[in-house]
Amino acid sequence: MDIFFSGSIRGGRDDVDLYAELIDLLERHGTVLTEHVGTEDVEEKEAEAGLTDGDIHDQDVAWLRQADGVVAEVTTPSLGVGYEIGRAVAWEKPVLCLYRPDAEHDLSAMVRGNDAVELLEYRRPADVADALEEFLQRHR
Ligand code: 6K6
Repeated sequence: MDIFFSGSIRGGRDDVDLYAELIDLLERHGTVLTEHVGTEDVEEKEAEAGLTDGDIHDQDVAWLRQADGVVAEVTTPSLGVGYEIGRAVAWEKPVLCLYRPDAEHDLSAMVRGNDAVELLEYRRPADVADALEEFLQRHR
């Protein structure tokens, strides 16, 4: 199963270690196409590789198209994450959003109010392990 993990990059990297933990959990059930979202120095590495913003956009949209399911960590608000969720919904992909309610920002109504995405509120990655497995099994 190909899984697209979506998490903030230019929206802010405070949760990067948490993204890495969620990606580890997801990798038990399939291939995470976007492992780099959980890598500390993704921007430096991709800049060194000479990737333009256009390359990044086109590659990410191609991976999104390929994915069997999308898991988005939406606690840190990010334009790119919101865009990816919107495209995934338009393609009728299964989308699971993860949100930590103790966070500084309230979740956008465009996510909370969207019947086409599943929303799971949680505190720690270990709390969502079973729910991630159930979501992925259901859409396999
Ligand atoms: C290279 C040079 C400068 O920055 C980079 C690396 N940037 C990105 N690499 C890969 N995916 C990216 C990058 N920027 C955004 N994305 C995609 O958008 C990812 O799939 C994330 O889920 C989402 C994050 O969007 P922003 O708006 O928080 O950056």
